[in-house]
Amino acid sequence: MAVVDPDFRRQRFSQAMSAMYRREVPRYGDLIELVSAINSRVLDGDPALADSFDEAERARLDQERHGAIRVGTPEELGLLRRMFAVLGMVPVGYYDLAAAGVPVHATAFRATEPSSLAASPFRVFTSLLRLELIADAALRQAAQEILARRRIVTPRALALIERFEHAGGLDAPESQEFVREALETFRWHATATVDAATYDALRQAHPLLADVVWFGGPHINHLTPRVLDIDAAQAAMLARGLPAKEQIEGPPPRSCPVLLRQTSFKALSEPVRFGGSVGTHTARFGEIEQRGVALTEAGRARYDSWLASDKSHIMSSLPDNHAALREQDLAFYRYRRTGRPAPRGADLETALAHGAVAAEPILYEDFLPVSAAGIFRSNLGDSAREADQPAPRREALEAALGCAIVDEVALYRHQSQASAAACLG
Ligand code: OOG
Ligand code: NI
Repeated sequence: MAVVDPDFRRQRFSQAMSAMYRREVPRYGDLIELVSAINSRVLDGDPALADSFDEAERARLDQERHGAIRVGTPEELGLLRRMFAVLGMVPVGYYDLAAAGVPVHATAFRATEPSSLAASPFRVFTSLLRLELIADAALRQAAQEILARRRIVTPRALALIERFEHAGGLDAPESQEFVREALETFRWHATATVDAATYDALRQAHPLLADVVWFGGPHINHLTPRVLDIDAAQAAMLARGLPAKEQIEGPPPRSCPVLLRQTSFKALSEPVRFGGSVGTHTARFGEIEQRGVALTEAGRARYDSWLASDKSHIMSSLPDNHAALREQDLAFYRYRRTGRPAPRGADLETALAHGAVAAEPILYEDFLPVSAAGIFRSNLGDSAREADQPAPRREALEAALGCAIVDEVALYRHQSQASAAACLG
C-alpha cells in the first residue's frame, strides 16, 4: 500500500473545512477576502517584512488558519484525538478556561514538526465541557444522557481510523474518503436533538451548555485566518459592517509582535428547528489573528504579569526588538547559516556577531487562555456567567485524550536548540 503523508491529508482537510464554512457562513468568505487584501498590502508596503518570509512561509500564510470545536464527554474527546491523529495532529498545550469563568478546559490539535507546520499549520482548538461545574444536578444528568446517545463520528470514518491505526497509514483513495467523512463531524445541524423546553433549560444554566448539548455533533464554530495587521483588519471589519467584538485580545500593538492577538465578529443568530417549532441559536462566528514570536517561560511570565495588571501602562517589561528579546532569553529564535565565514571554533554568539549565522523569530503556534475566554464570552452573549474558580484538571483532560499533552514551550526550545546545533555542527 502506498501510504499518503498525513500532512497532505491535513492540508486537504483544512481546505475542505474552509470551503464548507464559507458555504455555511458567507460572512466568513467576506473575512477571508478582507484579510488577503490586507496581507498583500502589508507585504507590498514593507519589503523588509516580505523578505523575512521565505517561499514556504509566504505560501503558508494564505493557508494559515485555526478552527474551534466544543465536545461534551471524555469519550468524544478520545475519539477526536484518534481522528486528528490520522491528520497528523496531536494535542499541544493545556488551557484552563474555568479560571476565566467558562466551564471548559481545552487543548489544541496541531502538527509539531517545522516541515509539517509549513505544509499545513491548521490547528483545532478543542474544548471539553466540564459538566461537574454545572450546579443543577438534574440538568447535569439530563445533559449526560443526551450526550451519551449521540454519535459524532460516522461509521465509515471510524472504520478508516481503525484501519489507519492497524495498517499504519491510509492510501490515496482512503485518504480522500477519510477527509470527506471527517468533515461530517463538524457540519452544522439545523435541527435540535432536544425539544425547545430542554434547550431553554440548558441555556438558562449556561449558554455554553446549550451549544454543546443540543446538537448532533461538534459543529465548527469559527475559522480564523492569519492577518499581518490586525488593527487595520479590525477597522476594515467594522467598515464592512461585520459586528466586530469591542477589543482585540492579547498583547498591545508593537513593532515586534509577540504571541497572539485576536479579534472576531460576533456570532450570528441562526434559525433552528425543535421538533415542531422554530427557534434561534447563536454559535458561529469568524475570527482573525496576528501571530508573533513565541516567548520563553521568562518572556511569558512578563506577559502574564502585564495581563494581570491594569494594563494601562505599556508592556515595557518586554523589549520591542528582536535582538533584545533574544539576548535576554525572552523569546525563541531559529538559527541558520548565512554562507558568510565564521572564525574557527566560534560559538553561537560569535557566529552571530560575524554575520555567519542569522536568528529568525519562531512563530507562536499556540493559544492564550485569557484571550480564548474573551472570545468565548463575546460569542456566548451577555448571559454568560462567571463561574467560581475551580482548579485546573490537566490529568482529567489527558485521561480523556488517552495520551499526554505535548508541552508547547518544550517544542519551541527544542526547535531553537536543534537549529543552533546544526549551524555549529
Ligand atoms: C473557542 C474560543 C478559543 C481562540 O482562538 O482562542 C479560540 C470557542 O469559542 O469554542 O478559538
Ligand atoms: Ni479561535
